Amino acid sequence: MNGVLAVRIQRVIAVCAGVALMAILSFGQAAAGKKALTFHGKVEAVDQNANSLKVNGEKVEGWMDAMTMDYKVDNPAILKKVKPGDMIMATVYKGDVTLHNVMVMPPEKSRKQK
Ligand SMILES: [Cu+2]
Repeated sequence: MNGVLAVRIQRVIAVCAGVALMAILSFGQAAAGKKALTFHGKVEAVDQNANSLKVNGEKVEGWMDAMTMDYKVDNPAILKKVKPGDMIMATVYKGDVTLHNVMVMPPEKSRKQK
């Protein structure tokens, strides 16, 4: 084996180790941020410009106490469907206050007759 080949092999090993390390780190981050929690709340305002909803939300253990605040949404299209007064549910993740996959709940029993 000549010296050039040995250097080349060392370089390949170093690159592979680097790639493996990156993969481990990014997997660790994804796993840490991946705990999906379910959020429920009542919409109080829709802000298309800020891409956010003001929601009176129920407490989500390990994520947010019950409070009314503005939340960014992952998909701006939902802001055209959601109206103040709607009950919504969404998926949220630890360390991230964005509402993901917002869904409007059917009115069910609380439906008001007009
Ligand atoms: Cu909050």
